Amino acid sequence: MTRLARFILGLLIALALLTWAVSGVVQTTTREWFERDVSVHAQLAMVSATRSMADAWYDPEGLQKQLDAIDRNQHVIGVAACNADLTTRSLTPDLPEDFRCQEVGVRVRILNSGVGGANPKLQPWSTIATLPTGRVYVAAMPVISQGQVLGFVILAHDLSYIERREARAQTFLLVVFGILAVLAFGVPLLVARRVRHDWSMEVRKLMRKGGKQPREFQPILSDVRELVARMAEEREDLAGHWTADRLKQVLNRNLHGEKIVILANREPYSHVFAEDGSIEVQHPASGLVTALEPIMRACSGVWVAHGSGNADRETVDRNDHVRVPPEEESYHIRRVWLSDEEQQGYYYGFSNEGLWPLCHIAHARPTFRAEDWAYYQQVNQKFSDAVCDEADSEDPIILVEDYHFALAPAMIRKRLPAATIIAFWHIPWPNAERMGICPWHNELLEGLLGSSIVGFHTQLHCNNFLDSVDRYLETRRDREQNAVIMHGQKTLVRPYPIALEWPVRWVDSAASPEECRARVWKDLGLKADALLGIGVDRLDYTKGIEERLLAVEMLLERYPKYRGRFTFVQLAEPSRTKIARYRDLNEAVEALADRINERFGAADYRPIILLRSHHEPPEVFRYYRAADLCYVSSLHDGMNLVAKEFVAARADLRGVLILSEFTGAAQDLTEALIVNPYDLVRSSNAMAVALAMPEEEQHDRMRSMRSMIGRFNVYRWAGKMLMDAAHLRNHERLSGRLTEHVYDSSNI
Ligand code: ADQ
Repeated sequence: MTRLARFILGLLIALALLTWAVSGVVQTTTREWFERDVSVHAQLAMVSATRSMADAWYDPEGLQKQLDAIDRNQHVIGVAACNADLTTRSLTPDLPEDFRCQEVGVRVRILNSGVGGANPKLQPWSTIATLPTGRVYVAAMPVISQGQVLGFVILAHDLSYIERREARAQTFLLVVFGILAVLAFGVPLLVARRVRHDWSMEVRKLMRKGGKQPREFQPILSDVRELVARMAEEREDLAGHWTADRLKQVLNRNLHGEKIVILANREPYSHVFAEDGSIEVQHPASGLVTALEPIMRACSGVWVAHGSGNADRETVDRNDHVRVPPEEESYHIRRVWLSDEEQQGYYYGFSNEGLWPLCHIAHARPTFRAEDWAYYQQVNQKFSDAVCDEADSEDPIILVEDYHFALAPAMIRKRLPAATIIAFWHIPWPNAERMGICPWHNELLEGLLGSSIVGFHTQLHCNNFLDSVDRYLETRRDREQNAVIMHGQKTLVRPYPIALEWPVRWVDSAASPEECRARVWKDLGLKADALLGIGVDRLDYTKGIEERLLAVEMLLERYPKYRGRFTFVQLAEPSRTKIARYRDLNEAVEALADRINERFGAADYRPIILLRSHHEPPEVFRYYRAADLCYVSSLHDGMNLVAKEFVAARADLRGVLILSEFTGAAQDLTEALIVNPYDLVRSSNAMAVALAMPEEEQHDRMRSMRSMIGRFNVYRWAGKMLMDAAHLRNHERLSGRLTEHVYDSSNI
């Protein structure tokens, strides 16, 4: 039932009750008036009748005539003249039997001791009785002549006409009340509806018109926009389970199925030549790809990326497009080619020797070279042009991913002023002071402020970004919305903690944990009673791999019972090996593993197993499912999806996650054993606690973390971000920035 229908029903019930109460009071009052009227009239009539009757008392014919004359009154039912001894002297035929001389005389004892005496004490008498025919007023009055009581007269008066009058009065009352109610409630209601209709038409007109709105409407319009945004958000309600389908629906509803363009340096699928010369598809080890690829499969569109596979050129069409994923082909990759110099300057140089160490507190000194900066600008322009070429409207939705493309948002905005650009920074944003180390910090900030939204994993990184903007640029801050306004362009700054698809497809297709364990035990040559820890990373100094291995050493040192039994396997994909710091790390990790193996190893036992190669996701998940613990020891990490993957893989609720407090994931996965990876004693304690943890506790912790990553999955992450973008687009349409033909007022 609608709210209006409920209101009207309530109104009618209230009216009915009111009418019922009023008509009850009116009925009692009017009945009393009428009956009193009738009795007064009857008694007056009888007083005059008894006088003339006394004269005709002994003349039967004359007496009958008088009775008939009285009976002719339309309200008189009957009349009788009775002797003092209660016998009938004369009567009219319709007088009811219950009110004839005997019955009335006896019931009222009208004749008392004074009858026939000289001092009659007879009093007039009356009553109201209910007969089957209706109510009747009956009165009796003595007939006295010269002081002698001759007898008495009975008069029966019909009162049923009073009831008829009452019914008529009640109907009249109801009609009057009905009309009043309609006038009192209906008219204002109609007027209010009309006013609301006119007002909302006016607002819609204003919204459609775009451009400058009259000043008096501006406060209202801004309230309306906020309300629309809030209502849309409530309607989409982020609660409940998010799936690929739900994300698709949200996109269709809010963004009218517009194509999404993703710009990321890394491509989700690369083609490489195998040893036999055939072409293989590879899934790169990248958190960004892990998170965004399911979004692209759900939403379709185009992913613009660097074509980095050595067989990439062989697999594209003449527009440099390749349809992926291999069996589904739901979206396509647009490959952009980079020269060696470009890759060296933009990727290895500025991005990974400059920005990466700048943004991570991991004790690597950032290096900024002017020539790298020049390549960074050039490549950002190249990718921005490719994005604009791929856009199929003037206002596409463009997701710009990560620190490789800080300049791209402003470059794209220049060519497509109406685009909705969401820049997501997958790594931490340093504090303002540290940001100042980069000689081109202003340009980076200005580039990012070309976006409609800039997203980070945590609120802390948002705050750092806003502080940097405040410190280095002339902008206006909208503190209520957490937005920055620069040259009239508003950029929202929001935390969107990234997540995994749910369910994770590699888990769905994985073997049972027992089978995985058996296979891994066999591959690693472990003893039956062995205990296994796992680490999965790109070989990057921010991931704290050295600290992790040192913590394993400390565990074996402090808990001798685990020597010969506990093995830690590190899946380490070599990464950015053209950079000296990464090559050093590679060697340092290898040397450390060797040292620990020498110290605690035996002929049939290696405490550290280092697998330095690329592993496809099914293999990574096999290891997750086989392990007793997973240690994520990042020194600084935007989020860290390995931690979430380990939890996702453990449908059997077994295994313990040890997680560095310096990851964004530590804010989501609070049931992990949270450690400071620099604190080797505590970290090794955590491993000992994990290895001895009762199964029930493992289940409780896993269950809670799994429920969290199931609910807050990557579809919700993208949904929230795209819904924010949709609200923003609406807002921009309302303020006339976008073209009218795409305007849809259904959200109002
Ligand atoms: P990354 O630094 O790449 O991501 P992370 O989030 O840990 O880090 O994701 C790594 C991904 O690569 C995982 O899916 C993992 O399975 C895979 N992987 C790692 N090592 C592998 C190996 N040896 N073989 C195969 N696969 C491997 C950046 C930020 C993170 C942020 C993500 C997403 O640094 O903080 O979580 O983006 O925003």
